[in-house]
Amino acid sequence: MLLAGKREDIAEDHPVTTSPVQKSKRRGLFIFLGLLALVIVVLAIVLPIIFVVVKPNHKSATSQQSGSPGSNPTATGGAASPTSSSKPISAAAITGGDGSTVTANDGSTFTYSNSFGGIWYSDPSDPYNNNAFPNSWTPPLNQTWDFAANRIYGVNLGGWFVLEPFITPALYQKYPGAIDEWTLSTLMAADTSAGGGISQIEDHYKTFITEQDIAQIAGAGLNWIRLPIPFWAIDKWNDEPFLEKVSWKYILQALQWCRKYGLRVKLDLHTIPGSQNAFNHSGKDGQIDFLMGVMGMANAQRAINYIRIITEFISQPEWSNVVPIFGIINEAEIKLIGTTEMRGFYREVYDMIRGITGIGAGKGPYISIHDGFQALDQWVGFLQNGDRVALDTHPYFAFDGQSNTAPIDTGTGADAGGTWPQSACNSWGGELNTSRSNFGVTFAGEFSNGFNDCGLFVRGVGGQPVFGGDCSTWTDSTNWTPSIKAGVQAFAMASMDALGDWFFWTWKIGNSTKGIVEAPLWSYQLGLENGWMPLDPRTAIGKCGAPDTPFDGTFQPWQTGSGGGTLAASQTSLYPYPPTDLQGTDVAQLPLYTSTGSIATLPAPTFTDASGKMVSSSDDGWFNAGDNAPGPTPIPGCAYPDPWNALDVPIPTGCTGGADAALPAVITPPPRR
Ligand SMILES: *[C@@H]1O[C@H](CO)[C@@H](O)[C@H](O)[C@H]1NC(C)=O
Ligand SMILES: *[C@@H]1O[C@H](CO)[C@@H](O)[C@H](O)[C@H]1NC(C)=O
Ligand SMILES: *[C@@H]1O[C@H](CO)[C@@H](O)[C@H](O)[C@H]1NC(C)=O
Ligand SMILES: CC(=O)N[C@H]1CO[C@H](CO)[C@@H](O)[C@@H]1O
Repeated sequence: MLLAGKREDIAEDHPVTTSPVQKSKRRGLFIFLGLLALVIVVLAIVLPIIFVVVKPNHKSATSQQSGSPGSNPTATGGAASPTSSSKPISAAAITGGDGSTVTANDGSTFTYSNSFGGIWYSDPSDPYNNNAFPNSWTPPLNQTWDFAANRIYGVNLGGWFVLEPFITPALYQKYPGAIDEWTLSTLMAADTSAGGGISQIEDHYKTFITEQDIAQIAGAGLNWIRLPIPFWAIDKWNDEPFLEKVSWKYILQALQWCRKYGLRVKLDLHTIPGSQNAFNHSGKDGQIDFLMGVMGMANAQRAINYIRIITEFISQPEWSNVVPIFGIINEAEIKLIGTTEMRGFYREVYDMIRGITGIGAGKGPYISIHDGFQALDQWVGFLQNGDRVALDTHPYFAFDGQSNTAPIDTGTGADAGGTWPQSACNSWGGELNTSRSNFGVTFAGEFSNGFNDCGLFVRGVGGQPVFGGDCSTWTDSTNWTPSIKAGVQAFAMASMDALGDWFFWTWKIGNSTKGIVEAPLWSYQLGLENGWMPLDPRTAIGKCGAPDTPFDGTFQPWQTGSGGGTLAASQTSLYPYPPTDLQGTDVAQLPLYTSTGSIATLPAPTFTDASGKMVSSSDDGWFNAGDNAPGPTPIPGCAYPDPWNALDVPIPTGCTGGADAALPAVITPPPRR
């Protein structure tokens, strides 16, 4: 056991209260003071319970709880159900299959429906048990996933911890003007009416996805979840309006539910300080300040530190079987950021992660990088000889810029779906298999039934509306005919077959204020319940016909964790970090943070057994005790520009001295276990 004893409440020395970063002049002092007051209240309530800080070089081997006087053990981790201590469930079964009675962690019971042989497992006195599996063709969590032999049939839990207008439209419709989580959080916080306030976001965490959803996913023949999370699950800085830290206990709860039903998780860091793509779902819509603009390097320092903290948590043996893949950044817009800048960052992060985890199968997660909207073949050779690097692609016809008016409503037989199924097969099948042969592990981290961009808050997300037909059919599924359903299903199944390993985007779309799902092409659950998603995803196999680009099932040893791990020397020389310049500006001039800050850690849950006794474990949230480099923090006296709005501002002086851009570099000591 490590870490505690020397921990202190984050409130004492966290940058939130001490940073000198200049506030945007466009935001009134009033709003700022209001937010600050709110932040302080939230911090005062939440931090003593949830978060602890490790001071640099002060790690020691005592238990977390004993060293954190302010902490409340049962509240520390969401995964430890508060009800399990208050309402002992000693009479409840700890495992079962189809038809068994499940006691959910809120104390309610329901009948498990799983016709594919899946077994759930949840023993309060053995909370890290990995015996569960979701179906007969998926190995239990206590076995290694075989990327060659096993197929990923996954769904995203989009819109849960990273909010998007089209996934939870009603939350946004309540606040006209809210276009992203930044503006939504700001408007909620300013709403002092009954039912207002930013706690609405926590209510959403509690209700949008429930244990029954996770059980239903496992019963649907699926075996993986892709879980988007925001950096503000760890912390936020300055006047960022996000709900800070609160999601973490619900994320832990989600991971624990996945463990219970045998689902593996690709954890995906979806938001990056400054925004990595300017999309709504990066936290802030509009512009990219990650590796771009005056604050591009400083924002990247924070990003590296968040990736490090998440890596430390999920690499622990308690979590590594549940989270075998870490998607380090969602959809970075490489076309704008630049190939050298982005690849240098990935190369640096690769070295950092493997410095933490060590090299070889079982040592931390696969590192997944998104293709940056570039053709997969451009990635061949990148991170050559690296240990377990995977490539994630998000193929969507919805955003291909075409009018996409070819009919999909073409009958219920072999003609179902018109040309759409074949388009999926032709566009994607060969490219994915070629990438498996030439790059390594490759999957579609997102795809959907959206062959057009119709849907409330979907339309025009790529810039201009593109679908050339009438969208009304595609924004309300209540009157879909058998032919429409058959067409959409044929397209879905061809997509699955073409992609091979896939995660549908997304499991659930919430109702709009009309009381219906207005983006039905994007909901797996709605399709399952209403007859346009396959009840057994294996039935998609072969829908594209005979393979024209077969993958022979052979990965290079280094691609799956045996051998290799030391990058080819060319990678470091081609992709240095820090890069020499950001879009032509010499990085030596750009402001940085200094590496003297405290290290935030993600707290581990605590569990109590059926009798209410705390279960001991070595899970303290931090895998590698040798990783104790300080975190980034503002340089005193530097007047930083707004890190989310610094594309076209003067470069400040006094912000470069002594800072280490490539922090926290590589950790030398070997993993502790
Ligand atoms: C792994 O899980 C399977 C399936 O539940 C179980 O039969 C087996 O005993 C477990 N193995 C270990 C080593 O715990
Ligand atoms: C959406 O509204 C329908 C009724 O129109 C209701 O049956 C359904 O449960 C609602 N879904 C959600 C996610 O609230
Ligand atoms: C990709 O390879 C797999 C495994 O050989 C095969 O089943 C599938 O049909 C291939 N896809 C294409 C489009 O060739
Ligand atoms: C509610 C909504 O969809 N807001 C914005 C999301 O982002 C796009 C641009 O990427 C804007 O056009 C939308 O207004």
